[in-house]
Amino acid sequence: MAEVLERTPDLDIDPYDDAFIADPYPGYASMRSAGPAFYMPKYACWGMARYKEVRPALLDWKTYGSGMGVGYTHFGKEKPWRPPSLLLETDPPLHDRTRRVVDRVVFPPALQRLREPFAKEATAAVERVVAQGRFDGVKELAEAFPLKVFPDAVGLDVDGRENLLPYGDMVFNGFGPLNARFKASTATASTVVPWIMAKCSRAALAPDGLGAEIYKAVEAGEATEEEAAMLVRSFLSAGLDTTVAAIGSALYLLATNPGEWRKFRADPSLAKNVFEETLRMESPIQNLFRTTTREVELDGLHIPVSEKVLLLLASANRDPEHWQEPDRFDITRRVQGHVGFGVGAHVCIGQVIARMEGELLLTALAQRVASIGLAGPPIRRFNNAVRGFASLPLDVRAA
Ligand code: OVV
Repeated sequence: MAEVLERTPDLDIDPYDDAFIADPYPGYASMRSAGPAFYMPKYACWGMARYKEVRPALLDWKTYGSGMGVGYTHFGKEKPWRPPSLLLETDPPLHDRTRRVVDRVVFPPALQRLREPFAKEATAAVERVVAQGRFDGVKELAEAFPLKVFPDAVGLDVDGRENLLPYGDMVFNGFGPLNARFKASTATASTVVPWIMAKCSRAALAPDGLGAEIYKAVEAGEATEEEAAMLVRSFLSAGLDTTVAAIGSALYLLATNPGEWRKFRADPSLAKNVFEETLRMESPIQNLFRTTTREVELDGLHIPVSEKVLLLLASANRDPEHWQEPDRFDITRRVQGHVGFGVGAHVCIGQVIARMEGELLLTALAQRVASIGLAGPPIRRFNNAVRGFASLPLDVRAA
């Protein structure tokens, strides 16, 4: 006799609503209580919010595919808003071929040469804000630092870098439904998108940068010129908003947890762990989708083939079934296993660069700042996938 499958619970919840984004954690708790998976009638898609299901789903790329897009838009049914990424929105074997090209460029020993320029800039950025005392942590640290070191590392010239964050805003809003928030962010697309595409070309890239390294794969016969440009586009799409959000959240968490700040001040070598704990607490990419490639049975629940499933990374990272006191910012926590960078075939390819930025900026902060606190109310940035701040008024006192 055929097994009787339970109906997957419907959840009347909108993860793209302003109120949800302002404070998503109660919503994540409801999603986790709904069961191993739930169905969102408003979007006619599914969701998983528990660590126990999110991590295995990320690892099972054969069942939870990326080739139909990792946003709400199903590429088999609707035209993507931009040509799909050759890394993010692909499955093996294409994914493995393009991933190999980029993996070689971000091979950790190859990135060590970035440490010194990154450290120098981290120190300069922190010294600038220490001299001011009161400043916007988003504009003057969380944005200023990555916006200098990362485009330098890729090999972009300095003109037009103000296009990078607006492009990232479109890309990450594009992970969600193409709602009013997405549409508003594409208001500047007619200038921003062509600028980005122009910067992906071989001619636009400094010969000693990561972008030029990608083009070496063309000479080696491992990628076409067009593919190389698209892989550089991945750097420019994913490399800024994420680190900007992470650094902003780290500053917020340190400014609002004075006990943890004191611990950090006493031992700046905790910088790496402060950054990881931030990725767990305030995951820069809160969610992304997969698409089922077959009918799935999950603890008696059933998800049909070719359905969009929202994987709530940020919720898995705060699941009390997996973490002790998940809502507590604990800079000495053993935080390995968080899924802030994802896991599996698509695990963040820029994680070594992101971690280097986080570690170096936070180290400079712990070494040069005696106290840090909010100087006014933080203003949330509203994006369909990225959690960060639009503004973070801070007060610091020099060490
Ligand atoms: C992880 C990520 C985010 C946004 C864009 C891309 C990747 C890309 O490959 O374009």
